[in-house]
Amino acid sequence: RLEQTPSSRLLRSGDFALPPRRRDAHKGQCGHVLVIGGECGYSGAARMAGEAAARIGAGLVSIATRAAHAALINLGRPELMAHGVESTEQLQPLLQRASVLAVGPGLGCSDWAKTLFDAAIASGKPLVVDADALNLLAEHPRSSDHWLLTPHPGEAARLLGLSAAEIQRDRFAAVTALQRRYGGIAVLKGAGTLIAGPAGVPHVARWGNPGMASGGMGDVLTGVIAGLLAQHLPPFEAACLGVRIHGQAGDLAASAGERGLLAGDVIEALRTCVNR
Ligand code: NPW
Ligand code: AMP
Ligand code: MG
Repeated sequence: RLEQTPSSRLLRSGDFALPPRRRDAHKGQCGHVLVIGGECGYSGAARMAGEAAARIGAGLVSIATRAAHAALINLGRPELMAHGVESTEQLQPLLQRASVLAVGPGLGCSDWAKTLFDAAIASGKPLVVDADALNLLAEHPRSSDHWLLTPHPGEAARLLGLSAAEIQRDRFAAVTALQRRYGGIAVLKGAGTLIAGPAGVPHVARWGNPGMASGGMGDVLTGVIAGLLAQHLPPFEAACLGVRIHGQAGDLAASAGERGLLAGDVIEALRTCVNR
């Protein structure tokens, strides 16, 4: 199918780029990502999204997660600022300090998750919506220009009230419908990820490999796109560049073999790919 895609739709490696970092740059100019997620049992998803945001060059990265997880994340990756958050009152100061939000990795669908998701939307900050936050959105659909949605076909199916097989049958129609119904930017993941904005035809990315069919890969993409937004790329460019670098990092990491590829291996490869 990729070979038959019109070249006007294929995302090229030179399409979008981050400008070189100024010699006098400081972390306050490079954006502050706040990841919101990490229900009990899923702290890894929030941590991987945070690590990916840091590895793509965000100046500061905070994580709002279950109280039980904060110290563990801080210990494992001290560059991340992980905070135990059990109420919206505890979330508010973190929301105020952040420039970009990444909501959903390992968030779950409990009342805690719903409260944090609603507060994130109400903040008016630009946000990447992924994983369980997409499932919450599917329960109460609404539209916004502030967000980028990054569903895999299962999540896209819930958002559109279809089956995953129906999504896969016409991925162009699905990504266009997602963008029209929910606004913002829609990224339909999977082999040949599609990116749709409010104008123009959806872009197709040709990077990535089947080794990336393993847990946590999507959480990494969420952090990558949020980190690029934080560095002031416009949303459609951040989505396209993020998908490209994530796929290229997956391909670089898979040079040692596709089977057994871990999301952590892709995080390690991000720095090489973002600085190419
Ligand atoms: P099936 O099985 O093929 O019928 P879910 P999740 C479908 C966190 N994680 N093509 C698939 O359908 C995430 O952040 C935490 C077609 C299946 O039904 C989330 O918060 C980790 N279908 C949470 O877990 C590492 C596809 O979707 C369903 C498809 C749940 O996220 C793992 C599975 O999706 C994980 O990231 C495709 N390409 N891809 C951690 N270490 O903390 C998926 N489907 O039910 O939304 O579950 O994606 O695992
Ligand atoms: P998730 O299902 O949310 O963990 O996201 C999986 C990530 O890995 C997405 O960015 C997918 O596009 C990518 N991915 C998974 N399987 C493949 C594949 N076979 N080819 C290319 N990319 C893939
Ligand atoms: Mg996912």
